[in-house]
Amino acid sequence: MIVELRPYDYKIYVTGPFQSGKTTFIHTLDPNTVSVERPLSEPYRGEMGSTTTAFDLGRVVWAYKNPGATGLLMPAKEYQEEKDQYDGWIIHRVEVRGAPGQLHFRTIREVMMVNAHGVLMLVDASDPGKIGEACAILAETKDKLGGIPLTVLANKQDRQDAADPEAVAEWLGVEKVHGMTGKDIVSASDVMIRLLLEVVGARPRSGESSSAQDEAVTYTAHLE
Ligand SMILES: Nc1nc2c(ncn2[C@@H]2O[C@H](COP(=O)(O)OP(=O)(O)OP(=O)(O)O)[C@@H](O)[C@H]2O)c(=O)[nH]1
Ligand SMILES: [Mg+2]
Repeated sequence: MIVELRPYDYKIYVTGPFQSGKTTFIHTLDPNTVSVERPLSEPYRGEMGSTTTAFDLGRVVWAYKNPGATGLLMPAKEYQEEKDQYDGWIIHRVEVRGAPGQLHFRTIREVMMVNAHGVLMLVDASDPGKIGEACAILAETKDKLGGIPLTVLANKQDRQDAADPEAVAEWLGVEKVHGMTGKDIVSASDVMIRLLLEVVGARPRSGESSSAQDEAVTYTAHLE
């Protein structure tokens, strides 16, 4: 019998405009993230960084003792090395999939978002010039992924010139925006765990069938 396996229980899609901090955020959560990018051809807002041309692929593990608890988020490699410490904990393998922010990469974004269980949409709170693009990306994401949990983030809150989440919510015309500093592990983990709690709450409870859930259980069973 051929059993189709996938290496995660949940997939979180990370989107947002050019240079909003997606790649940085995913590397904060998982230093072993694989990223396909190229150097910027000219500085953007004084920074000569790089830009994603295909995807970021990070893997983290969310571990908790009791349902509803916030628990811990750690890079998958770290979990693998310290697995014995988590005997009896509830473990979820999470794929964190980042997309390119440049608008012309829409087709790649559409491929990267397939099978996502939740979405994080990052906006650089210090870059109001990108709000038009943020609105376009938010609209395309809701169009394809409407119905799954989506959190909008006012990123780069460590910057003095960052607008607060309420102002970013107004710019975008959305009800709720959370603040984040994607460079900071505490802030990045907090945001991811909040979304995962929502994702798990949105999933069918045991007894109600879901092919995705069944697949996840099958995979876990094979690992142990
Ligand atoms: N101050 C501050 N800068 C950040 C933060 N996160 C990212 N940056 C900076 O923002 C710039 C863009 O970061 P990336 O992570 O490459 O942004 P991206 O959204 O992946 O960009 P694209 O792939 O081009 O869409 C870099 O210069 C980062 O150092 C943050 O939390 N705080
Ligand atoms: Mg990137």
